[in-house]
Amino acid sequence: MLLTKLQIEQHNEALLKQHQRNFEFVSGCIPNADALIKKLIDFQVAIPSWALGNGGTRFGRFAGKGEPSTLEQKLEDVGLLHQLNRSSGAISLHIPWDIPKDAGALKQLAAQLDLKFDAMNSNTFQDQPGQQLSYKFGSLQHVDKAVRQQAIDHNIEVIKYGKELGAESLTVWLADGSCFPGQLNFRKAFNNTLDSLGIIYDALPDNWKMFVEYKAYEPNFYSTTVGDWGQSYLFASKLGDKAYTLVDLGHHLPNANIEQIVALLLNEKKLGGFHFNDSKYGDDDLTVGSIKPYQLFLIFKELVEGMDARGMDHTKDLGWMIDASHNVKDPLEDLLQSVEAIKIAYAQALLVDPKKLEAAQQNNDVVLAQELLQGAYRTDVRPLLAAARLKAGAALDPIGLYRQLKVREQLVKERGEHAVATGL
Ligand code: RM4
Ligand code: MN
Ligand code: MN
Repeated sequence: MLLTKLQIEQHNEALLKQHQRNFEFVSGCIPNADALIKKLIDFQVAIPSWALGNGGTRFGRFAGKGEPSTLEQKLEDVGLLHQLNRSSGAISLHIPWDIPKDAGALKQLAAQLDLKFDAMNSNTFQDQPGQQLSYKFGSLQHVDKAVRQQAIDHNIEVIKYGKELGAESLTVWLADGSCFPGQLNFRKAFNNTLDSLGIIYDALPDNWKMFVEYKAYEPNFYSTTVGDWGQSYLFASKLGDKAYTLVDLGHHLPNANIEQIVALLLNEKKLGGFHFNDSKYGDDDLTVGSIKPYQLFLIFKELVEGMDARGMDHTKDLGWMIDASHNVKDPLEDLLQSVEAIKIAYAQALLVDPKKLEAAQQNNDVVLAQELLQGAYRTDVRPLLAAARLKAGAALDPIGLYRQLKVREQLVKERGEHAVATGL
């Protein structure tokens, strides 16, 4: 289901006066509001194809209604999000959950919806029906060369699908590790993984990047072979210039200082991409900014500072993606909230005055440094985001319009109550 231009315009018309009042109030205190709005318009966040249906936990899954049951419908859902916020102009596919059967037709549909294909994701953390060898004891790390080869071949096939669609990166997240002490020789597991990744790396087209994603634990509970940013950094450095670390916000041990990790990876030119979500306990995959919005802001502050220090383009030099699971909310509303939270944190980070902060740091003025950060964080930037949406032809209130037009009800009518999406 797609919206008409008129539907968006009528919605905006009704909210315009209130928006203008809010905007004037905030923009008066911001020196470069126009430049900031331009940056907000340009900043796009990719939507994962596996998160358009309701997710679940290992205790169960409570299905939603009207989920997209084909890849085409998934693209349509992301296209709809993009119409509502003009900030979700890309989709990231997971193989084999979303094998593109007709790449040409999909590319055409994506172009109609103004979507790009973001990073391709491989899956060697599950066994698929009919699969010859099992990944129960790992994939790229496996003691058996034949299993490693099967996992390598899968990744190379994923690159092939991505090439057909015009994607330019491969994200490798491995569940490889061990559940009990003694189960694994850590050095051998590392070296097997490095050799396997090396073969995949060699199959990358010249303009592609490889993102090596790390995660502390789960599904393995004793060791994970790419368990933290240090291990990912080792792989990425040994593989070469096209390999980078990918930071998923939910993949750290409690209280990890993610903003510091991000700053150092950027400094080493090894930060490649991001998976946004939020968590309280582990890899909870909750809505971005729903639990620790200040941490999200601090991460963005490091991203902006680190990217600017290296003259990087905020919009395309790092891969920005949501990686969340929607257990109790409507996935489309949840994704709208996540994109909004990301852009709020980005806008607030842009408000930090780098010169003033540097002077405070040089003078060891701890109080002023905190004032500068929290002054930016406590600014209500939502009218700036709304102004960016208005300018880009999106809705002033995306969730409001989604509800007003009863989009989910329409999707249920089109797709039926029991349509189930592949994915998490
Ligand atoms: C993992 C990890 C990966 C994602 C899968 C579905 O925990 O975050 O990025 O592809 O989940
Ligand atoms: Mn992830
Ligand atoms: Mn995860």
